[in-house]
Amino acid sequence: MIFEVVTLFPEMFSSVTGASIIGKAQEKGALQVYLTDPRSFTTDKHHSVDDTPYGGGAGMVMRPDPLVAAIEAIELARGPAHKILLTPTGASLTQPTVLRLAKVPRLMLVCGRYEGMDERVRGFCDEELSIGDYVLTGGELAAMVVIDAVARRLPGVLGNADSAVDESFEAGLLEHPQYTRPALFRGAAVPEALLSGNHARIRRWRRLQSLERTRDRRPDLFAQLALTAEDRAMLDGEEP
Ligand code: 4FV
Repeated sequence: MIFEVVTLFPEMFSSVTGASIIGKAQEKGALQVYLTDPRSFTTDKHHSVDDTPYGGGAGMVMRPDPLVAAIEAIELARGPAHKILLTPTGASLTQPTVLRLAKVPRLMLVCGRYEGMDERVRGFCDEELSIGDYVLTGGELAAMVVIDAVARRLPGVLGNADSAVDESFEAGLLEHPQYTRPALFRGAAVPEALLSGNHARIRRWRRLQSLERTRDRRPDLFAQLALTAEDRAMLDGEEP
């Protein structure tokens, strides 16, 4: 997987691309991250990447010309990419979207700044994604979120492939509670089912915990679940 990032602040990415799992994944060749600064594609003496909005209004807007020149130069140099604009007006990033993007060989993430980018840039991209209903100072953190979430789903990135199983949103469910040593912590014990060694019981206990958490915290997800007879029995009070 190749990540191409178009950003006015490439230095922001060293913390993500150089560290921990993502950094190791790059060393292993499981992924690569290329950073391109659109300022390198400006043609005026001031290297202008933004300008005032037509029609007036506060702030500045990213000019289309350096952004599109950067996008085209990247694809000319390294091949076609699936191009994503990071913007609050985009579709919400969800785990199903992450899984879809993890199948794409080359992903380009275009980061906005200021009041956003000129609308005409969207015509050169394939989709727009938002990481949440709030406004950031730039799309870079959103791009890092996409890189992190997608990279976790690439072969060879997570040390134990099982880590990506049973996690939140994988089957439209929130993940069950996790416990580790000590067995007793400030008077709070680990649930007895997890200490039983009975794998069938542990599976049922975890499934019920996921179902109850999703029902109580994310009724929107719970409403979409296809519950099994076992699910219903446990939700109705049957012991896991
Ligand atoms: C954002 C988001 C986001 C808006 C103005 C960058 C900023 C500036 N990107 N999900 N939420 N972007 O707030 O993706 O251009």
